[in-house]
Amino acid sequence: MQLFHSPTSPFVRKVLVTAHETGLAARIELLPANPWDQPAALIAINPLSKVPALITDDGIILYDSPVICEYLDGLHTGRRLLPPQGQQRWQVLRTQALADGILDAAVLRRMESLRPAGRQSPDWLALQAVTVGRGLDALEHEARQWNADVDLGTITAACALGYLDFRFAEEDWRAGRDALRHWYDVVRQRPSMMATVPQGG
Ligand SMILES: N[C@@H](CCC(=O)N[C@@H](CS)C(=O)NCC(=O)O)C(=O)O
Repeated sequence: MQLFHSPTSPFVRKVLVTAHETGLAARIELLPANPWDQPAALIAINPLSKVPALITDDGIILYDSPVICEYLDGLHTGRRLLPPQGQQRWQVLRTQALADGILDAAVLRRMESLRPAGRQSPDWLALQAVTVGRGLDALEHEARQWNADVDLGTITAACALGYLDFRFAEEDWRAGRDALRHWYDVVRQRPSMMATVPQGG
């Protein structure tokens, strides 16, 4: 399998953590791409020019990260990271959507902050920050029920918290969110998380 990836993308990290947790990491060849440059090779398989995007061994093209992670979860024989049915499945999918939404807002905020100072919108930056904060409060509520086993929802949450530490280290997401803080202190030490720490600028 080939994965278009950027070493700083939290959505790519989510796919890689899933690959490690399912024992599939060695089967994935990484194809570096900067999606913001709109590279032709990436656009040829994902017209949205976003990473992650996967080419399977059968030549099937898959995006975005929820689709790729579900695909990988179907390739192994261990405990499912996305329960196949029942109430638990919907809870995992909702947690994934919540953490993906936090990431969407955090990435938008990051990209806006990279524009020339005079062209940034303070209102837009503030709106994204508020969205991230509300999402984290919801995750804090959910984290009170989480245990040491990861699933696709909590993997996404871990990658979202890792991204905030990476890009917004000066802001203390842990303040007032003890359940999330304690849970993340454990999950960040999993081999899958340690092997995928974001690198670079
Ligand atoms: N919903 C997508 C989001 C992927 C995404 O936003 N990736 C960013 C990198 S972190 C990207 O490629 N952005 C390029 C662009 O928006 O042009 C997923 O879950 O894979």
